[in-house]
Parts: sequence; C-alpha cells; structure tokens
Amino acid sequence: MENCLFCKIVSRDIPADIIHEDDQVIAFRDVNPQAPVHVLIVPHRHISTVNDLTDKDQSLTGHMILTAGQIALQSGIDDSGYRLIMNCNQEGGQTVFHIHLHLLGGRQLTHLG
Ligand code: DGP
Repeated sequence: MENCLFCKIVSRDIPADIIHEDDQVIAFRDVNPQAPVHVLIVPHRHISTVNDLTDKDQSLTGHMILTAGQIALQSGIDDSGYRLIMNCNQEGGQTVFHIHLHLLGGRQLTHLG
C-alpha cells in the first residue's frame, strides 16, 4: 500500500527500531511507548483492520501471537506478565490502518477501559 506507514517500515523506506523479522512479520519498538517494553508485531502483508482478516489468515494471526510470546520471553517479561492488544477502527483506538499486535509489559498495567 503506497501511503501506509507500516508498509514503509516493512520496505525500509521509514526507519524503525526493528527487533525481529521473519518471512511473515516484522516487530519493532513503538515510537510512543506506553510501557518499558512496547513492541508492535506487524505482518508484511498489508491488512487494514482486524475486520479484513479471513479464515486464510489463521496461521498468520497465530504466528503474530507466538512471535509476541517469544519477544516477551527475550525481554524477560514472560513471568511478570504482559498484555497483547489489537485495536480496530476508530472507537477501538486504531490510528495506523495496517494491523498490528501491541506487546506491552515491564510495569504494572492498569485495567482496560
Ligand atoms: P494503534 O493506535 O493501535 O493504531 O497503534 C499505532 C501505534 O503505532 C501507536 O502506538 C504509535 C505507533 N507508531 C505510529 N507511527 C509510528 C512510527 O512511525 N514508528 C513507530 N515505530 N511506531 C509508530
């Protein structure tokens, strides 16, 4: 997608603090971290919102969660705990319309609301 910020990070047209990449996803630190560990796990393929996922994406979405778990382990927050979030559309708080899984941890997180 031509004007998609995260597609530009995937293609290295925009820099990011990339901590993991494989054949399906890239993971980089959020530019506006809400916790000591705040990483975004992003598929290479442009998918605008969670509403656009189909049955064919089950493996990809599972891979995103497993990747987040590996990064949590590497970050030393697997035992203390962490939160995984995918925001969808305006009222869900989505601001970048290329799906991404937030990994947040390294502090006591408050209740959702
Ligand atoms: P969301 O609100 O769920 O769409 O989250 C988008 C996140 O993306 C938000 O936490 C800030 C982050 N973000 C926005 N622009 C950039 C950027 O250029 N680089 C990085 N690393 N993160 C970005």
